[in-house]
Amino acid sequence: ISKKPRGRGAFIVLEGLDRSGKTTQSQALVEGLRKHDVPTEFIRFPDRNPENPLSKAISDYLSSKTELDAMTAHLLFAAQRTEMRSSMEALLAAGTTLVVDRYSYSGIAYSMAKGLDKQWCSNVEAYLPKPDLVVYMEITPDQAALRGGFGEERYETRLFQEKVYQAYQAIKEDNWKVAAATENPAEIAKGLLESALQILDQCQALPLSRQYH
Ligand code: NYM
Repeated sequence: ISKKPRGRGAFIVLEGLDRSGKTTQSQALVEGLRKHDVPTEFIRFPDRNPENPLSKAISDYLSSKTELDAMTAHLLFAAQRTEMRSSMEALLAAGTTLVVDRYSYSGIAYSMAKGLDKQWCSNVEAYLPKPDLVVYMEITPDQAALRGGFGEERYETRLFQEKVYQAYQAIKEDNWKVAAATENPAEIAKGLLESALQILDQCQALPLSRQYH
C-alpha cells in the first residue's frame, strides 16, 4: 500500500454558539478526512472525562454544582487546554490531524459574555498552539432557539447566547472560515472537508505558531 508521506497534521477548530451544529460537523469532518486516508483525531473542549480532576471541576461548574468567580472559571477552562497542549503538539508533529470542537475562542467569547476584558481573556491563551483553520458555524441566537429548547447547563439561556454571539463577532478573525449553520448539513460537511484538505496541504511546510504571541 503506497501512501503519500506526510509532514505534520493540521490543527482544525470548530467554533460557534450552543446548537450551531459544531459537534455534528466535527464528527463528519473526522470521518471525511479518515476516508481520505488522513490520520485524524477528534478532541473537544471542555473534555468531560470524570477521571480527570480538571474535567471534573469544569463539569461541576457547568452543571452549577459549584460556583466560581468569572476570572477563575476562565482560568480553569484555559488550564485544561494548557494541560492538553503537549499531547496535541505531539500528535500534530507525528502527522495526526486534529479536529477540535471548541478552543480558546469559546473560552474568550463565553468569558467576554460575562463582562470580562477581551485582552485579559486572550492573554491567558497566548502561548497555546494556534489553529491552522478555524471554522465558525454562524447561527444567530434566534435561529439557534428554533432548534428546540436549551439544555440545563450554565450559559444555555437566550440572553446569555445573545451576549456570546456579540462576543464572537468581536473576536472573529479575518481568516476564519464562516459556515452558515442553517445550510444543508451535507453541503456544510462537503465545504469543510474541502477546506480541511486544502489547509492540510498548505500547513505541511509551516511550523505551528502560537495563539497571540
Ligand atoms: N465553554 C467552553 C466555556 O465557557 N469556556 C471554554 O473555554 C469552553 C471550551 O462550555 N456552553 C462553555 C461553552 C459551552 C459549555 O460546551 C460546554 P459543549 O460544547 O456544549 O460541551
